[in-house]
Amino acid sequence: MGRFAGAWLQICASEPGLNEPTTKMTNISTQTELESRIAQREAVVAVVGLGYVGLPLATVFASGGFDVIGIDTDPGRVAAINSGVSYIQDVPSALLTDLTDGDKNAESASGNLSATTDYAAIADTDVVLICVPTPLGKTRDPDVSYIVSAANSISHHLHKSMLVVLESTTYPGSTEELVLPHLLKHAPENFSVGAEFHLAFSPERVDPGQGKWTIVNTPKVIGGVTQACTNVALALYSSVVDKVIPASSPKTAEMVKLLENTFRAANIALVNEMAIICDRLGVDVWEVIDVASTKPFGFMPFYPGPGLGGHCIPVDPQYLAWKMRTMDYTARFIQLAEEINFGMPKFVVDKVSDALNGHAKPLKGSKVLVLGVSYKSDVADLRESPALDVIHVLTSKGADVAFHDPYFDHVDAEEVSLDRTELTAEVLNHADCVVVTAGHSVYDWQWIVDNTRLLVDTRNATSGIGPTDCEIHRL
Ligand code: SAJ
Repeated sequence: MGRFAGAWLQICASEPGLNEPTTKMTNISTQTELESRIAQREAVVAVVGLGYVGLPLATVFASGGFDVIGIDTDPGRVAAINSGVSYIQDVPSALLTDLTDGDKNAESASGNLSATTDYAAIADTDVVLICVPTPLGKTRDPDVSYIVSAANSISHHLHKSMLVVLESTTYPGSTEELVLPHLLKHAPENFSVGAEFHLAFSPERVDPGQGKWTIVNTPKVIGGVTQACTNVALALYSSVVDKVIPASSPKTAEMVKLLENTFRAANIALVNEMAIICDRLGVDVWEVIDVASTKPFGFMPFYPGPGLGGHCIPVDPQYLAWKMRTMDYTARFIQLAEEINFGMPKFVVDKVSDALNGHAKPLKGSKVLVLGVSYKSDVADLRESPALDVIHVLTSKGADVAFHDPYFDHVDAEEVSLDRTELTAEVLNHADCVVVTAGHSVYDWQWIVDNTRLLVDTRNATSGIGPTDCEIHRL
């Protein structure tokens, strides 16, 4: 249905004498108009923020038949997308090339994807999905400046029958207390949410680096400010994802996401503490977890590691903790989990120091090779990586540190700046100790241990190797 037909519905709806109050009919016509444009794939979708959430999401909507306009403040990202070059591990360049190829034939099932730095493009769209970063500031309080900036920019171009969805993980209440007022700041007169435009929260659920769960097959939670908002957002997402899950409000949907990620942070902290306890008991924590995992109900394995990385799990629970502090409540589980998880890099360095000590070698002056600096195995992402903390602490204690990671040729770990070393048998042999902080599957672990004298494995990456002379210490 074209925009004119929708407008006709609106004129009828406001016709005096109808037995429905005009406002209600306007809501319905606005909702109906947008839903029909979605159904016809005539709705144009804008995605603001083209990072590890926004770019995959943009490709899903374009592949689903929508014309998509990606908006990002980084001209490099915009140029890369428009020239079909992907910078996100889970988005193939071939897909971008196909979606950004302007002259698709009429039968093409996909829509066209293009990118721009100009928010004015929003004026020609029907849906805006906000996927901007929500980091922590220097004091580890929420930094919502990206959300506020996006909402302000969008508000200049907000028009009738639009749907705005916040996908960025944030504290409960953000959509209604933060996004809504900024959207209305420059909106036309008499613009109300649920009537002239719609607003919802729908958390991203992306697990970088694994292929099984995608945007399409992962259930999508949606909480609208009004029922009409929820309905429109359900109509939008159900056109591209297999399952949509309505929540009763944006705040509920915001809290769902924070429970999901706090659940992970707390359970990772629990198992990290179990690693510390098993270390003192002289018990293999990896065997304990594997054997406990035979329990067919009421148990879910998590695994110890060098700390908590990525830009979600270490960060999102702090948004909830901050919100609770403003309500005079201390979220103790979140606090304790942060304390344990952030203490792991030092625990790892203590293990390295003890291992060297067993060979009468002080940590100071010892050659330590760190293998795998990504925040987790098989991803190319350094954000909040605990490996950088391990490198920083090792260096601060006088160790002579080198690193290798197939995904990075350089790292900056606070004051430490390192170029990648080549990974050769000689380099391994030359190291007084090798520390595994990301268990990338591309590594030949048998070859590594066969050429290493002393190794500290924080990821159980060497669990599958055969007999070796290498002395291996695991968390
Ligand atoms: N980690 C452990 N032990 C574990 C699991 C993870 O030490 O048993 C560490 C990882 O090495 C990593 C950190 O925790 O440093 C976070 O890993 P993660 O896989 O929990 O988190 P992300 O950021 O890679 O992806 C997560 C999603 N992952 C999973 O659900 C498995 C999910 O938590 C969120 O949907 C997503 O971030 C997000 O964007 O919020």
